[in-house]
Amino acid sequence: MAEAAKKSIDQATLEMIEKAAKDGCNIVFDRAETMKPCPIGAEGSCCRICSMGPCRVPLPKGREETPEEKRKRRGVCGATAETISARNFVRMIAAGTAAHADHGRTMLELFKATAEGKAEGFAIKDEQKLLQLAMDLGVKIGERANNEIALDISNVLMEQYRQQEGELIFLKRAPLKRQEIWRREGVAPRGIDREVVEMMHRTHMGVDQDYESLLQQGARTSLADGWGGSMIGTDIQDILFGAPAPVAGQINLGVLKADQVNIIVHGHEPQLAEMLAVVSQEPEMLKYAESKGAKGINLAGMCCTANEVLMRHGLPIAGNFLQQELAIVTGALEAMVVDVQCIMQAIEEAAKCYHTRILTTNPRAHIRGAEHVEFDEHNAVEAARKIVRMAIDNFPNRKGNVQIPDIKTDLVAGFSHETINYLMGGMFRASYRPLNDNIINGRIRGVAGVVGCNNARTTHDEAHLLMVKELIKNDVLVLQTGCAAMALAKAGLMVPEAASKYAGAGLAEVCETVGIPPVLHMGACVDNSRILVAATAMVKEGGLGDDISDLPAAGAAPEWMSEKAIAIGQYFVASGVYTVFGTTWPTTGSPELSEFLFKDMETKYGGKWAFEPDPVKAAQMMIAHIDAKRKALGIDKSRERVLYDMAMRRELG
Ligand code: SF4
Ligand code: MSK
Repeated sequence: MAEAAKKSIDQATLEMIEKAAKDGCNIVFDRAETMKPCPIGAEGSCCRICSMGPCRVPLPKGREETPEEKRKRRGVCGATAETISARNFVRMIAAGTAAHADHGRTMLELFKATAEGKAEGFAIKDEQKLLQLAMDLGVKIGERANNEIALDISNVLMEQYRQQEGELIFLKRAPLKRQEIWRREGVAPRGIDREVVEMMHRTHMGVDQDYESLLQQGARTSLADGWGGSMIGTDIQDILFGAPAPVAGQINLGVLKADQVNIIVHGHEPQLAEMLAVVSQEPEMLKYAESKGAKGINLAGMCCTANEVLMRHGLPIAGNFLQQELAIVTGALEAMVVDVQCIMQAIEEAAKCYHTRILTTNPRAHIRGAEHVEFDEHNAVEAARKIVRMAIDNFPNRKGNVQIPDIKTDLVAGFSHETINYLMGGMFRASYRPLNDNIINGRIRGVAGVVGCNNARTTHDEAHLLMVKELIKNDVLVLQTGCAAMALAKAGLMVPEAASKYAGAGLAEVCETVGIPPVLHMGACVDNSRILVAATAMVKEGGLGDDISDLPAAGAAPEWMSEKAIAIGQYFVASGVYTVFGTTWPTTGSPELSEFLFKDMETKYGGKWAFEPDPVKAAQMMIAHIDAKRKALGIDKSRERVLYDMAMRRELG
């Protein structure tokens, strides 16, 4: 039991781990025990980019490396440990950026098809955001129809991928000082595709062999993610599906229903999930489900697709990254419908232990042995109906081995930048002023973005929970996305009542006044761009410096695992944010490179990386950074805003 408890802090997860063992179903938690990570690869000291290698250049263990050893620690071509480690690191940034950028591109293609009237079932839902974006991009509005405006927007944004010179258009959203820093450091991205391609070229055998130069292009590539591909993805999704507003929902495996057809949508791109949400409740579908003995159709989400549909429709979430096989283990899942990113190939193997159908739907993401139902904007309704019917047809095939944990938690999500603006300032004077004022008067100490994945090398959800509890206890307002957000939602911290229970007195007072939880769910992984926008809004509101790096703010990903997390972390650092990662760090094999990331980056960007596997210590490091920024701003002593009466004014005089 003690061993089992090391796997997760989530009871529903532990219950299903036990069931999987009973059922003889191999899951990620088992494989993490038998498959130990390669220590040389884990520290970033393995190069396999040419066939003279793989070359392994590990750091000597348990003692200092001598200068002579350091000089000789090279691959066959002479590449140093610094070059090898830096190449590995920036290739992760390139892959993460590519993933987010390609997601954004898919959204643009759907947006364009919608504007042209070629995407049945889709429409422009958020006119206000469409017009706002048109103004940002200099697209003419006048008397033109929304579809015409949308078409122009899609052309302008698609050009951001193809562009070879100049700067990405969304960089202009950042504070002016930040833009100057990017220009000074030569990292303002020119075009999204160009930066990713150049990063791959520069890390090819025998090209860029200076770690500083590699990291500079790494920063430029990551900015093409945060202020490029991801930001495009978020904006277009908001226009197509509606900018999120506060919405109540439920989370954990207990959202699955024993007497209904259960369908899980898993991955990142929300267009199919949006369509499934509609067609799964069509009267003919419900009747068809009834004809197979089911009492209804229950659509739930997993990973970031879940966050997308939760934020906009309040659809239930079955779990985060490490729970994907466990939804199958319940024996109650008729279909797991996947799109792209963070989908373990193992779900296909787990499904063989039960009756679940694994349906891949995206031309870019196939799984051997799974069924494929291709979905695109031109056949959305038809494909979605086919998928729901396939799930219904599978309902009678349940093997009688159904056990759904009776565990689910209420949450409130939907905190987009627009929502925070509105909640803080109201409909007619929407602004971040009350947030800034409460930071200045010390009720709120600062703001932290805690994001990222789960990682089977550390106790599921534990680091997220410990870190966030420590932060809010110390009056730090926490913004969340991705699987990190789901961890806190499961633990019950995403309801307004959590403020009085877990937050420090100052933060709790503000949360209770505004009616928000102390931990705000801002969406999926691409929606980390919302955190950049929120940070910029705080700078522009005034009183907290003139750059993101001046804010009493910090970022973290305590259970990260994906290359996207490294891309996100790097664009936060290059945007001026102190960013702490947990679990493991991929450049420990090169102390010189790590030193550059952990210290020298700050002189360039005002933000830097840090690594601390202990989540409470990491939170304290973030708080110390926040306090240092408060001191630099001259707001380290708590002070109240005082309205002066005449007598007080005279006294002043
Ligand atoms: Fe080895 Fe150099 Fe080839 Fe890398 S590029 S595998 S270090 S020879
Ligand atoms: S899904 S990238 S495991 S957050 Fe976005 Fe979760 Fe990380 Fe995938």
